[in-house]
Amino acid sequence: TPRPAVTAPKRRLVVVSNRVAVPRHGRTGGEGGLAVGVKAALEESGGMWFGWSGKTVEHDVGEPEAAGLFEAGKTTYAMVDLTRRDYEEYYNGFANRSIWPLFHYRLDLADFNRRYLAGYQRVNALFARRLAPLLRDDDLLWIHDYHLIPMADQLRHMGCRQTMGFFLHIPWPALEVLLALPNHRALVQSLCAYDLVGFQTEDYRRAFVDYCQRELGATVDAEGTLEAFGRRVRTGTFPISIDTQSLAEAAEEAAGSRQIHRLRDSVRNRDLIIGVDRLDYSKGLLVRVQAYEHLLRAYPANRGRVVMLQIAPPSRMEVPEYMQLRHEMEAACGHLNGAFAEFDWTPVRYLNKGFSRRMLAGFYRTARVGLVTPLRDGMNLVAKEYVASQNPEDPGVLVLSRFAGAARELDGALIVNPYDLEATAEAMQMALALDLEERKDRYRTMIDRLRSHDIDRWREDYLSALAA
Ligand code: GDG
Repeated sequence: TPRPAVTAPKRRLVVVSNRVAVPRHGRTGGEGGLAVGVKAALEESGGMWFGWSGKTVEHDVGEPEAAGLFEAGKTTYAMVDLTRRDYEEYYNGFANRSIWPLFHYRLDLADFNRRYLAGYQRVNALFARRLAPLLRDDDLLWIHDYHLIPMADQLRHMGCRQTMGFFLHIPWPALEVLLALPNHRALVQSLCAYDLVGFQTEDYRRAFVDYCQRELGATVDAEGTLEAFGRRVRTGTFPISIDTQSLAEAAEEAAGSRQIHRLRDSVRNRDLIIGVDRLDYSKGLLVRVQAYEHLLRAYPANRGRVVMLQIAPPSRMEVPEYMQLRHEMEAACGHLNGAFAEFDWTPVRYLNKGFSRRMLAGFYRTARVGLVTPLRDGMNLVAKEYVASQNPEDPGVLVLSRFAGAARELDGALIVNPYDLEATAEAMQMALALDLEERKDRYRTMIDRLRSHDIDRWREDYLSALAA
């Protein structure tokens, strides 16, 4: 006889991230997958989303007294303003000039200015002070990404005993790389204040465990639970995903739109190759343009026959390395067009701006090849979005860097080493030549994976591991 279902009341979920995706009046659908996934979870059991408001205030105004609160549905949004200086040092500084380059293997771009570290610790402490009074005893805390690694440790010092989980959206670097961070030990020690630390891939999780064993003398059991600093910390792998179903619908709908008709008219009988990336040096934009140039040189039949559309909305423009990349990309695309363009054909269309999610889905569906060539990437959702947007009857081909977390799941892609320009050009050539049957086969294996492992599955997997 089946036992009566005893469902424990769901614990309140508290999500903490650098930015909070506040619902805007009368607007839906403009948000990324993470925001959609997190909101669904918050609405399900009631919850709170805490983070930076996106506003900066002058330093002499002093610290805001408390987080600003407002309610929408079952969710409370709690936000803190930052002073201009905190924002500079914590966000532009330690997060985006120390951790981001280092964790993406760009030691040459990392800046370990101690002021940045001090600002990082100050803002994490401020967030903890503002969050602690809002917490209830049986809350489940889910803290996101490299901006907020020390949050749990700060909260524990204030006496908070709630279950706390962390999820890292970016890669965890190999031991030898991490050792270049001046405060690496303290940073990892603060991660041990969590109950669960989640990674995008098994490789990143293993790199973290490796560091803990070799540098901290931690022990680890077969389930991936660490013992370090007198605490037990579970580790796990939770590859993030997308809202597969809704993206497929958006792509199909967009395909009939006036704008996508205009795109198809402009491309005419040529093959479209698409790239969509924040303008970030981790995304391999420059090697992509170079590989495309190799394609045009090594396979000259492609001249006049293919068009590359690169969408690259500016990102982190206050960080000098990003401004530098912007100049380099302008030079690279200008050079390519200068060298190859004809009076009736331009090889690359380089767009320094963003588009709606729906338009992007339509672009993906129009493109015969999706080019995703990061030099290092936690997951890369564009790769997944490209696949989800395809027409099942006539799907395009994904060319994907082995250094994106997504390469572990999307084995129907043509996997490339983006540093190898000639091999990348060969893969592009192969992608352009694949016949319909093979394109369908490759698409099917990938779309099956994305249907069974979508954003809801990711969140459920993470939260059930956290609550266990
Ligand atoms: C970090 C990790 C990890 C891009 N341009 C436009 C636009 N986008 C959207 C894409 C995609 C998202 O932004 C970018 O996500 P990615 O995963 O590709 O990369 P990051 O921003 O670096 O994200 C990454 C991710 O966190 C999640 O854990 O996968 O590895 O680095 O959804 O579609 N969206 C719109 N217009 C644009 O022009 N609407």
